[in-house]
Amino acid sequence: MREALERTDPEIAHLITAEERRQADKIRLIPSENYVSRAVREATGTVLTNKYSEGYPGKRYYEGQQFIDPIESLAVERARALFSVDHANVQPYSGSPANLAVYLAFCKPGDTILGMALPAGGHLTHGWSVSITGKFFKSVAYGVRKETGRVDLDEVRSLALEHRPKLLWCGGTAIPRTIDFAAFASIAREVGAVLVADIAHIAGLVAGGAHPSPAEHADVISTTTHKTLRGPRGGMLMCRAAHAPAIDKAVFPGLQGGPHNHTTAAIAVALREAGSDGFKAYAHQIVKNARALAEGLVARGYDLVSGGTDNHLLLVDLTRQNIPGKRAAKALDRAGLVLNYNTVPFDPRKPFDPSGVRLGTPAVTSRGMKESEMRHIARWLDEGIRAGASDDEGALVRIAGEVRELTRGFPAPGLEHLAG
Ligand code: DSN
Repeated sequence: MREALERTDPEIAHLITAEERRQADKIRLIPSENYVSRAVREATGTVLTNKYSEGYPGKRYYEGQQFIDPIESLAVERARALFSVDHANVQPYSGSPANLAVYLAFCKPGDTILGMALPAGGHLTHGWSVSITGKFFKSVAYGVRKETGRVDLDEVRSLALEHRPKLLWCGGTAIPRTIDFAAFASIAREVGAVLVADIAHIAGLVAGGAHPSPAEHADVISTTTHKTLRGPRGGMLMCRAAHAPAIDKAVFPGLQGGPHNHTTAAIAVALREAGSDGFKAYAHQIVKNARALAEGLVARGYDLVSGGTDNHLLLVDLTRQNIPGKRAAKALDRAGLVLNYNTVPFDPRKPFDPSGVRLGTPAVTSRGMKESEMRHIARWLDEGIRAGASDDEGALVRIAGEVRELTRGFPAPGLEHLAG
């Protein structure tokens, strides 16, 4: 399969093979991860990585773009059609550079911006203090209501009226509920802010019709391409026609050099896949699976932030289980269930050792798992967390064996050769 790599660098080849085995054998529940199709992977491993193409189709600074231009144009056209937007830029290297380009397009250093606090479910690049976006801009943060775990839109509005931000961010990385894009748009309009919807986590749900679209409401939509959207690691910015020149100029030459053409091609492939009926079914199944998992955990006495989920993601507060999130996540990894420890809103613990775990269903749904498998997973999560709390390594080993049995029946996309 990888003869050249194995000959040239057996050490790296061996580690990649081991990672393939890990992805096949474990139940991957990190909500921002997925399995891309073999077609997407093939596109990323091509000679397109050899080419420089600063600029945009038809306006490049290097010759030899006969095939790169149509590849990028296809990606752009597919993004525009799939998300019903006027303009798409498919060059951002990932979500953080995409978001930084938005600041460059609309703000000057020191301008005020309003985003969701990281511990409440936002993203670093929405103005959090340790990020460049919190250092170079005057950042104001909104949170969630303590009683509901949901975004406090009254707080968003009053902060917006008080601080008059240039940018208003909605979306984030640990939001288990539907984002009310219309409500955010109304606040942005009232204060003259540019509304940026960061749909990195839910882009696949939006494309598949399993989450409302921000297209009519947001001035700019930012996304990664590798989460629920199931493409290669990359980013995109989409916007109204009026903002297109500013966005394009901010991405290149403002922030980046040459686009990663192998990634652009793989994004185009993923966008084509995302337009299929099968993808719509996958998007809806992600949500059904997350609900089933939530029900299974709630029935076993777990506290879910906001009480449940509307999308692909669950945020679990383990305070009642008397085990910190990090210890639980590490025990579950040994049991073959991979998720990440995470702060919960109003967390009294530190981010590197918080009270919760975050999990989601995109990757297991890509393997074809449905509600009945989610019931097994909820039971194993519970058993694994208890085993972690009581240092019962035997139970973790037993669960890992059962997990491996289940995963054999659900070949991971692109890793079918490792099933059975
Ligand atoms: N690292 C991503 C996530 O896991 O949500 C956000 O950038």
